[in-house]
Amino acid sequence: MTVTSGFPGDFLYGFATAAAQIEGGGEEAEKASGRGRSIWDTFCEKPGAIVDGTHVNRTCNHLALYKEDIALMRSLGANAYRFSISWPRLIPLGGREDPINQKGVVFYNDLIDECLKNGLTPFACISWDLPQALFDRYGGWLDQDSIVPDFTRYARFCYETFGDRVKHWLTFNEPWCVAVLGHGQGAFAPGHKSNIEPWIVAHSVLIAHAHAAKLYINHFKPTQGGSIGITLNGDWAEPFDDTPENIKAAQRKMDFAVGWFADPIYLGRYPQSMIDILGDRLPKFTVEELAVLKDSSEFYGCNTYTTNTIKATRSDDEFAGFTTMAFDRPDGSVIGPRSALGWLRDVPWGLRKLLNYLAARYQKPIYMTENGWCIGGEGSLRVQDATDDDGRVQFYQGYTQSLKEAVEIDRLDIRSYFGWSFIDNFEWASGLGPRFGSVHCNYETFERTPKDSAYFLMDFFKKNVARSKGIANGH
Ligand code: GBH
Repeated sequence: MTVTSGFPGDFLYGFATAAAQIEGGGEEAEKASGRGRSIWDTFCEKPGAIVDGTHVNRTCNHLALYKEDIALMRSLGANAYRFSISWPRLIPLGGREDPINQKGVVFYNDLIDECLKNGLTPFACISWDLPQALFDRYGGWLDQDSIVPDFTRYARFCYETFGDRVKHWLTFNEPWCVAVLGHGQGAFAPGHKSNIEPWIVAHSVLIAHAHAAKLYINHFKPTQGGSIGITLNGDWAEPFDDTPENIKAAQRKMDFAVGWFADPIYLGRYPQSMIDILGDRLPKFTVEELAVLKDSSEFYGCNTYTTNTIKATRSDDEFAGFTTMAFDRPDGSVIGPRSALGWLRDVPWGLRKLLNYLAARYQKPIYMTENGWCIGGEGSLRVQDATDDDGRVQFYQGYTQSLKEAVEIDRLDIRSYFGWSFIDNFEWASGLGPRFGSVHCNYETFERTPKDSAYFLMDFFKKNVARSKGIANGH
């Protein structure tokens, strides 16, 4: 096949992180920083909730070491940095009448300035660690009428304060995790187990996203000129075989994982398969809600890690539309090598299929905002051995090749790629054990050491992106 051009010259590439996973430098430092408590502080203090007892307030000390981290990203050759802003760090109690923590403002101002000084386009996400005070006041995401105005005010504050320099915004990261892991299976904060709450939580996240995004589009974009969207987790669902039942089941799995959020935003309705299964437990959109949702995401933000084979055989997993998720194929082979985590296998061709599905169904430019790999036992290796992260290099080789085919052969409009993650970090309920970083973190000293995959990934993009931008002005 003839390929005429590579990645566009303004393609953004680098690494992603999330505030709660990397900022903490210890209890004292967090106290001194003025950050309010989030539901993750409370969750970490619940015995047994985090495998190794890690507390979110002591992770990678990015709070103190962000300059070093940004300098390292630059030296590796990245041209962008995708980070998140912590709501309780900016507004400790979270609410629309609550005071601002100036130390939080100074931190993110400095971080953004440091990005620009180093030629990195800042790409900011404003969600994840919900202020505990809002959970105590009204149950957080369970109370749509209360949280929508609180979240919108927080968003407004971010645009007013940082929008002169940040031109790429994400409202939410992976609302599926907040709904299902947080309120359905109880694995993430706030640790609820329910088959009713997730659908309510997701609905209020969707509406909060829409109000926050419309505020930007209508009132800030005209002068600030950036763009805004949501980012969803979603892995490709490959039908186990070509029987009509399994093809239909795979679509149902895509509906429950991605369509749940993306169909309302881009197509104006919940997927029919969800309506059929959930009945009255799935909230209905009002006319006003549909209007604010319409055109509320200017692009499709994609976090993806793996692929599953999907069978129609009925499972008890309602969050997967009662499908059976597997990795095997009819001939008994598996679709890709395993990682340290049961859900994660290396299936590069799944990425190209996923990107084509998303582009065709939602008709938006795509920003790839997370993609990465975990190596078993990496934490117990000496640092000089952990940096030989062959399995991660192999994963990134396959996935970047698949991305290249999606861009060069399928001609999809894909505008960024961020490896997950910049550095080993707090892997939520799994603690510090499973490592996803392309940079090694020594959790005693906080010392950083780049692994082979960091060089591989940045070299790939340096070679394939038409021309480097030179100045990171965010456009
Ligand atoms: C990303 O989610 C997160 O955004 C990031 O914070 C995290 O560090 C990274 O993954 C690595 O895990 O345990 O079998 O129930 C990716 C989407 C959805 C993948 C939930 C894992 C749990 C499967 N994730 N899923 S299971």
